[in-house]
Amino acid sequence: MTPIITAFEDSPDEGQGQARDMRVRWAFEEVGQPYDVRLVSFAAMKEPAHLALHPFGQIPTYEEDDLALFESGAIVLRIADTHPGLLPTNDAARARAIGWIFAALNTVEPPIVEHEAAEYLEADQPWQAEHMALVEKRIRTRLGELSLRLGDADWLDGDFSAGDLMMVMVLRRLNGSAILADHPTLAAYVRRGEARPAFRRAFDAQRAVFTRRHPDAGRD
Ligand code: GTB
Repeated sequence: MTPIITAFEDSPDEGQGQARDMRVRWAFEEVGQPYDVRLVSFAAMKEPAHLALHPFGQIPTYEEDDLALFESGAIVLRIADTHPGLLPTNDAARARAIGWIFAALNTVEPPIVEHEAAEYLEADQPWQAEHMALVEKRIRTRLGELSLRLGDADWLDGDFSAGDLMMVMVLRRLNGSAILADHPTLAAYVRRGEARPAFRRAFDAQRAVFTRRHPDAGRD
């Protein structure tokens, strides 16, 4: 069967490709696997039918024959594992690429998410600025380290892999911020990922969901 994923019916990012279905869409596009999307509302995500697929009531989910998965990392890994193109064939290189998926999700993304949460959810707290400054420092440390590792290479370990896909997706959460701009090597790495035709197709597909729902958005 054609795999089916879930995505926001009305994403709060307004089509900027920041919701986590974008990672999965990009992976499908890289390997040339067609997919279907079931759009869900915030309310539907908390109903039993969706909770049976995703215990935390979130997107994305993935269904393929009798397999159901949640967690964008697990889904991208499944796609990369079952199609050529996103993981090296050499066993050690493949293990290292998978390691970069985990690095993106477990080491780089958490402080970025914490920074966003602090910005949006702690606005009425007197300690917000102090907290955000501390978390920003942690992000900057990680980006400095990552930047050193990437050096002048195009990708983290040889050819583009699912590890780069995930790392670019995590870093682009910082698009438009000085934190990323202050690390030009990483900013260029993100732009390189975003320039891939598969990224563009995935971006346009998720963007179309927003523009269909908000046809007048962006017009004067
Ligand atoms: N660890 C999970 C994974 O990687 O799949 C996290 C999944 C997750 O956080 N899903 C979010 C969700 O369903 C959407 S992507 N939230 C609804 C809920 O928890 O009730 C997170 C997200 C949302 C919005 C923006 N944005 O507007 O920029 C960016 C990212």
